[in-house]
Amino acid sequence: MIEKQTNLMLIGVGGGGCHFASAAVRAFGGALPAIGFDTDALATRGIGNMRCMIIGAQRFDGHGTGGDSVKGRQAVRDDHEAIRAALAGVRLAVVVTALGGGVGNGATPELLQILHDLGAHILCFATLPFELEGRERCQAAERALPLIEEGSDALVVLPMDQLYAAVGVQTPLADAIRQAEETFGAGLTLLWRLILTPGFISLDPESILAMLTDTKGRCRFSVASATGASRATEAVAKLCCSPLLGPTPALQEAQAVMLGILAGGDLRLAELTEVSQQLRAALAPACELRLGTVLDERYAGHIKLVAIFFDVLREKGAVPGAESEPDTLADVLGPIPGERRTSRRARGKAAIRQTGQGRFKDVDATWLNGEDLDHPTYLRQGITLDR
Ligand SMILES: Nc1nc2c(ncn2[C@@H]2O[C@H](COP(=O)(O)OP(=O)(O)OP(=O)(O)O)[C@@H](O)[C@H]2O)c(=O)[nH]1
Ligand SMILES: [Mg+2]
Repeated sequence: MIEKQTNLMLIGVGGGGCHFASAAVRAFGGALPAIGFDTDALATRGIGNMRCMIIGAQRFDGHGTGGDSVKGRQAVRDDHEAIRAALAGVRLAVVVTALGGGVGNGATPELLQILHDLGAHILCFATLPFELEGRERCQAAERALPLIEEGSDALVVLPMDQLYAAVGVQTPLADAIRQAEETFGAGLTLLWRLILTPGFISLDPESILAMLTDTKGRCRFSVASATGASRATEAVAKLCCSPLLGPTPALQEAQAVMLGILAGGDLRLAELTEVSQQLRAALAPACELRLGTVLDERYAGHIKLVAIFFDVLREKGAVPGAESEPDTLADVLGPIPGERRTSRRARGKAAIRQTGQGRFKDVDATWLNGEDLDHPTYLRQGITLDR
């Protein structure tokens, strides 16, 4: 099978993210360009099928962050140049991060910034912790999410509970994470084959890049597979109500959909038409549907579908990344000691900062209860002064 040459890279972040990426590499079964980033050497030691770069090793000595997102951010800052070098040349980055821990929550936004600076388009998959992991971990993940959304062209959020539901709730808990990894890895693999393999109706990296440029914010991801005489109908039905789409899969809200159809040489034109018509019927009339097919004998007898539902499109003429200015990483995740922290509202008062007041030259900031006391109170509280 000829594969197209692209500058795609699969990137795993944190222990969970690296394991998800590794599962995708395993499911792909071939050379898939992938790299993982974690502070914890032990957590990634079992991953033998992709490169895992231990970040922040000088400071954290190859240990985890113990859930501290400031340490996760700091690790990326410490190894900024090496990470940049490892990611140079990437045009389309598929980032997988498992939120809840310090590396996923803290390092991911910093890594997205590096990818953005390198000019890469970013499709990010972020899992949220199982509810049973506790409220604190879930809330930490929720806090990191807007930063990750802002840093990505498109973001798919997958609560671990939904991945588990897609695996089958009868699965023993001990196997749940591994199976969730396999399910997700297999789905990602379909996406990868779709991009890399020349197809009858092609969905190449260029059209995916174009779609990522047109969209913004969160999107949804679904996969399905069926065999037998009515496999086309069955596969679409499964795709549209997959637990990956959440409890209420409101497909009418999608403004654009990218659908990959992967099958063997036995795929009939009538089946292709059926898949497309059935999915169309579930979508709003104005929704743009982009199709790609891959015929691969590995899938003989099956129809496999992989879809990304984009719910928000950029307004025509809008400049990507110029919609809004988010709070800084330091505002949301906490500052790295000595780091300057300016809230969005305070940054909006740039004219006041330019008077030279604020932080003192060559003196570290003074922190009390998370507040930089070197900034006047009215700046810290975002109070507008009438001048
Ligand atoms: N896929 C996968 N997910 C996991 C695994 N262990 C934990 N998770 C999920 O990933 C989330 C983040 O945990 P970790 O990946 O261990 O955290 P981290 O980002 O490495 O950060 P720290 O371990 O706190 O330094 C957890 O809340 C779980 O939901 C695993 O072995 N595989
Ligand atoms: Mg870890």
